[in-house]
Amino acid sequence: MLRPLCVIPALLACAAALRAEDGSVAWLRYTALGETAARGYRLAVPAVVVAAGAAAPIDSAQQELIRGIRGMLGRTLRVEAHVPRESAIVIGTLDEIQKAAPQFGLSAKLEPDGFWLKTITEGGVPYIVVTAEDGRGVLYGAFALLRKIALGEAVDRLDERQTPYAPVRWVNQWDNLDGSMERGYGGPSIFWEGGHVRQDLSRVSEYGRLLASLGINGCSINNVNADPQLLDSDFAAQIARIAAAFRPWGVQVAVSVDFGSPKSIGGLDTFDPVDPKVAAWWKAKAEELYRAVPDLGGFVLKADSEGRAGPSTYGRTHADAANVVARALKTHGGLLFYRGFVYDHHMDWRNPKNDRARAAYDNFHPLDGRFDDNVIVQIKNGPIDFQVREPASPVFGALERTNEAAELQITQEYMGQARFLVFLAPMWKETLDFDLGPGTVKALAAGKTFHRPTGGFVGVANVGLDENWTGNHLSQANLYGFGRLAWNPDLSAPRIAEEWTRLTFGGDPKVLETVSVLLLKSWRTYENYTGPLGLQGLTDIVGNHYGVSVEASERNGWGQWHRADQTGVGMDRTMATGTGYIGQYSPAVAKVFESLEDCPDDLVLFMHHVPYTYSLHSGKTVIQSIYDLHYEGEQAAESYIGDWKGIAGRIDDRRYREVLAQLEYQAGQAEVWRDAVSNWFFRESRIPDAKSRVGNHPGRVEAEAMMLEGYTAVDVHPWEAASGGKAVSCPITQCAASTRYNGAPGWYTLRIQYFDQNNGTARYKLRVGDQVVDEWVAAAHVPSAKIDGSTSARRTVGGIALRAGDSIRVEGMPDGGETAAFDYIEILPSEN
Ligand code: GCV
Repeated sequence: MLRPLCVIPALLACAAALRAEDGSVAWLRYTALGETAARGYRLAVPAVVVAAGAAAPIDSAQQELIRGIRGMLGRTLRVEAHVPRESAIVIGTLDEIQKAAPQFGLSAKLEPDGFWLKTITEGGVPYIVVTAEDGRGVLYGAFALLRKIALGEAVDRLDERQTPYAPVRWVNQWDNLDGSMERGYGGPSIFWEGGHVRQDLSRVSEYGRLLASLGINGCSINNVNADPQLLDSDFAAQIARIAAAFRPWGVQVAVSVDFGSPKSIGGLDTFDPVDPKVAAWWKAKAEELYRAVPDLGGFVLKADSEGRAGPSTYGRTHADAANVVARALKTHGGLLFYRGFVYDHHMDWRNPKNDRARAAYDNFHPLDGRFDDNVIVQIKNGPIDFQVREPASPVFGALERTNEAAELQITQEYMGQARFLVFLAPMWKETLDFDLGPGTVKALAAGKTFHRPTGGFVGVANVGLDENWTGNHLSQANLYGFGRLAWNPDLSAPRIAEEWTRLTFGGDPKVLETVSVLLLKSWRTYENYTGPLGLQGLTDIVGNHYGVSVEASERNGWGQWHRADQTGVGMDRTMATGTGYIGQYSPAVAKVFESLEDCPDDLVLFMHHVPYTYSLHSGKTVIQSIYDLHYEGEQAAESYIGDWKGIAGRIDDRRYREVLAQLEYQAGQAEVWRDAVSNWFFRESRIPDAKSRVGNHPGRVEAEAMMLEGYTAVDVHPWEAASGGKAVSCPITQCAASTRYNGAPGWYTLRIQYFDQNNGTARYKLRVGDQVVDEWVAAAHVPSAKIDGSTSARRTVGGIALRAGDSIRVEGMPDGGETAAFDYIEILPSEN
């Protein structure tokens, strides 16, 4: 049960106006509170707002307070220039308020970006003061005050100081200059189109507002796989336009740069970091950019990684590379984020000692202390690449004399992309709270453990032009969760889930409970039906990172191996017999991971290679756990649908319907994953499921076993992505497949597992006897044009009366390259 945040929850519940919402205002909805709650706040919140100082973020803070109070309380704050003798909200930096209202006698030592919300009674009149060391802090304080009202918290006797946990709270966008986005699922770029900055940057300032509401203070605006063109001189003015859109919200712009730029666009014959010409080039380039954007945050650099140019070309180190760029930024106060994601993607998979997980530590640990003070090594949460579960990267604990930032991925690259509900705050919490020996990851990243000058948290955000920013409503929770944790990583995941739900969907207790619980169990559910026990994502590693493909990670140089064979599964990363990766941890942590007995089940196959019959802490064998967890995960995903239906009518219809469709799709995909992974491990291990579910599907009729008119049976690759390894595909303009029902009469649900490729819009009809009982189009845009695990989708048709002898017929009409393929139908008794 979640602890209520709200002092007056029931009063808020009645507030939600159930009008259709498109999600564009995200968690900043400011919907009208219920009348009783609003009445309480109208007494507590003054009628006047006074801004001491008019610098940009303070002006935004004032406008935001007016907007929020008007939305929630139906009152428009009156703007006054001076502190009146009546109750007022007074906002400004401490300095400015001390000048404007010396009678308040305010004094405090506040940290940069921190704020103080304080009720002051002067001459019998209460004032709400929102103050900070700097304008950005005032803006954050204003958002915090509004959040309190939206969450139903008391605001009548305020005395609350908040200090951000870390100075760096940034997002990276992987946007390309042509407007596309690497691993973005929320539409085209809000920054770029056709090779230049977009004319209309209104979404950029709206994004700045969302970021500011969470305390995020920096955003890099182009892909870390950087286009060198961005450093062409004519881009400086374009970057300045983006910076201007963000500036009112206190968000500093940064850019990703390509290390080869001095040569590729700079006219030099080298990009060797120790060459003085190269140093001079970076210096001149930085000067040019800072002339256009004086408050530029700095650069992000991905070098010697996945084919990017880097110092290895000249036999130089990452420190040489980072420092030459950082020195160019230094005089301007800029930071250089040097990505720790460096590994060899051409590793020999036959060598059992090779291990991609070792790479970041092996590359950066020897260089500790050799990076300049304005360099931050940006380290992914785990040692591989944003997999569904990874141990905390040992690099965090290994750099005592180097600034760090923890890189977390908000965009759901390996987490179902924008199609699945996977709330990542619980996963991030596990990493951030993990004690590596010298300290927790959060303390290490923030620079607290080793007293570094800077450090913090970077989220790969990838919002796009979609109305709802993230491609679906629920993924917004990940942006919210990242921001809240970057501000305060001590917040709990349940707290964040409940806050987000309340702000996004309103305070109806049933909505709160349902949505928060769905969010909180979603990571575990996804892990269970994709890659549990530390297997990582068993997905198309070399392609779209989306659909199931158990062997895609094997026998190639990318190093995401799970090494499953006929006798066992898992990467042996032990010091004793394996790759030695575990030795990168402090002794206390290494001891736990090294011992098969002590290693947590969740990571056992990440750390050890074990026989399928090995018995886990759960008491089950590895193989039975793989089966059971996949079935548990699929059932949990299926149950989301009923849970969501339970809040029908309690939130607006549009978002209700859109999320329902998403959860129905996810349930179908969960079944694909369940069957694919279970069947694959059954074939490999030859050990049957003790519960006889694997390979045994009552009510399922394979398409290739139906009577086919025009349809032809095709092999599916990988075989596990389709039931029986086969589907039927229509090579002509129209095909049909039918079967005769022979069971008991009654009400049934029919499920058709079909393939929705992205290279056409095929149409389907389902007939029972002569009657068309359903028709649909396959119009989704999943990232595949093939008949495979990514495109496998489910159509569910409930409430069908069947009698023995009825014909069930699927008709397919291909379009473009999409062949109206399908895998099977399932005939399941309808629940009453
Ligand atoms: C921006 C993974 C992703 C790439 C990404 C890379 C990185 O490999 O699949 O799309 O490139 O990480 O973080 O640099």
